[in-house]
Amino acid sequence: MPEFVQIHKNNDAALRAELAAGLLAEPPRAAPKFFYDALGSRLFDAITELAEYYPTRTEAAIFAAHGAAMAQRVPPHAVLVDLGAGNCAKAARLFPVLRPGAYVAVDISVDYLQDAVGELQQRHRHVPMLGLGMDFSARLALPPAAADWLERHDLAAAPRCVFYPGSSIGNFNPGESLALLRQAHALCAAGGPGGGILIGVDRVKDKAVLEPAYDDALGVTAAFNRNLLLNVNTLLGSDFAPARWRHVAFYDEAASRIEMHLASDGAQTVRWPSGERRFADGERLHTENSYKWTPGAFEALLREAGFGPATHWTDERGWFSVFWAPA
Ligand code: AVJ
Repeated sequence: MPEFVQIHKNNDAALRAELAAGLLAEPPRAAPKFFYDALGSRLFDAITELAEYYPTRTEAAIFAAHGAAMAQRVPPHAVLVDLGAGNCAKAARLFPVLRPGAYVAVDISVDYLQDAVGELQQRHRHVPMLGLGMDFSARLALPPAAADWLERHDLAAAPRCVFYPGSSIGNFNPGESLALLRQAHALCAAGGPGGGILIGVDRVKDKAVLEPAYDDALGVTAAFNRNLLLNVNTLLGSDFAPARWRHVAFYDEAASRIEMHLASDGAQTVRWPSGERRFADGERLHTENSYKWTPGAFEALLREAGFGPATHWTDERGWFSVFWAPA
């Protein structure tokens, strides 16, 4: 049976304070983590099926084509630490090729992990599995409960492979990304020799490809973006009317990032129990950045974070890369 540890439940008062501070900030913002309530997670899954949204299927094709080559770098029997594991589907597909010795699925909530890790455990009965509920965006380190678990399974000295697919790193700016990768490096370096990081990164490319990926013809990404307002209403007790907000997505070439915003349709005041904010017509609420990298810049970032020389695999169009960097 897999074990599950919730490190700290996301405290509602802290989330409300964060949301209120963001709405009152100049310019106003709400963090992308607020996209992912139950409906938001489903809308994101729908996004990954859109013709315009290439990252998920491109990365899957890279894993399918180069999994064997990756397995020559990633040591067998490593402790696979899956960041933002969610439904664990990506790691599950790699199990036969990477042959991990143990699996640690990390996500903000163990509730999301329970079923998926349970099912994976059924299929790989002798691979010890741990579900870890924690927000690693603030700090990434194995908590004492996880270290104890590794110890109990005689895995304290096993190599560790941090697995961070999907270009989720793109939500962090370069400084935040460096900080997260430094902690990932420390996590790997604390295990046995041979460990490292396997990470998916979306690449800088033509605006004509990038922008439709974040502003699709069916309006699924617009619904995903607006759904954040419903989630904020639930969490904060605010009265956002989603129909009065326009989806805005564009690529900022200088910053190498997609920005997503919600633009106010007309002037309006949004109220919640402890405050309110007036939005002018067209004023924007910033909901997401999605950074794009060149292979050279990302390799340099990995080096700066303490990793050794990276290898990467890409698709024939060079749209997405999966990097392996040894600790
Ligand atoms: C989950 C952060 C990788 O940035 O492409 C998709 C989120 N936002 N469409 C991305 C997202 C709008 C996605 N990540």
